[in-house]
Amino acid sequence: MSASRLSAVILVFCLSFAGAAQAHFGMVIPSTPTVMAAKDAPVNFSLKFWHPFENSGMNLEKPVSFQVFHDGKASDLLPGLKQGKEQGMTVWSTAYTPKTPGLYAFAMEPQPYFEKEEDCFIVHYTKVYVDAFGDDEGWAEPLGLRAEIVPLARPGALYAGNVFQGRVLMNGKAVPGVEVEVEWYPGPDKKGVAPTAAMITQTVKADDAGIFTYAAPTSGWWGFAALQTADQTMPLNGEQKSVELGAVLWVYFHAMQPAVPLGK
Ligand SMILES: [Cu+2]
Repeated sequence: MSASRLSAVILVFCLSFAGAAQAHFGMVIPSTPTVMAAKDAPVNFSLKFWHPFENSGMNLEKPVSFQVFHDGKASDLLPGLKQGKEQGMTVWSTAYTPKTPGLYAFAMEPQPYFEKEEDCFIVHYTKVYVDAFGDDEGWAEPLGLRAEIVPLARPGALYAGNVFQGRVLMNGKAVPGVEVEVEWYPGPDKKGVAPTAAMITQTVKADDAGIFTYAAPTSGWWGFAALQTADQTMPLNGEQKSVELGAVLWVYFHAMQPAVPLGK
């Protein structure tokens, strides 16, 4: 084997190895986390199955459900989803206009995605909040999703550098010690720069009450994905495969603005 052939083989091996290490995230990203005035609406939503930090991804098949929860009612947003392409991958979008004050929670259940390298299905229940017209009551309450992160800090009022805590629930029960992957989404047309591969996806573990803690080092959208193997398997070509259940929450951290002189 020639040296160039050998290095090509090594490169292919490394690329596939790097691929296996990438963390997948369900993404539901609104154009704004807070609607202050009618001019902020409609809020545009981008739905993806992605590697947020690196800003590259996979195809997201049409979700099983996409709902908005407001005032104790769930409304179906699935019929309004529009299919699109980003970097050659299937993504979805829609627009939503909050009309009354309050908290709007958006939740996506994707179709199970079979990940060949991990030989398992991945299902990430993905949630994000938008608060409208100065009211965000109810952010500490679970929606009742199969897998869900419930914030312990007001999600619409966080500065970069703040500590964020969330409680991980699967089937309504706290998950002690569950592993939570954390990634920053640098925004459309940007990718993050990490000193090592391990710092693309950071990992924290929940405590005995299923509560995890993380301090975001910079502003923007941050994704938290609590991952656990489901107790049921799913069939693929006559074989039973395990299922990775993800409870994913996207939270926006605002940049702290410098103070201005009084009177301005
Ligand atoms: Cu991937």
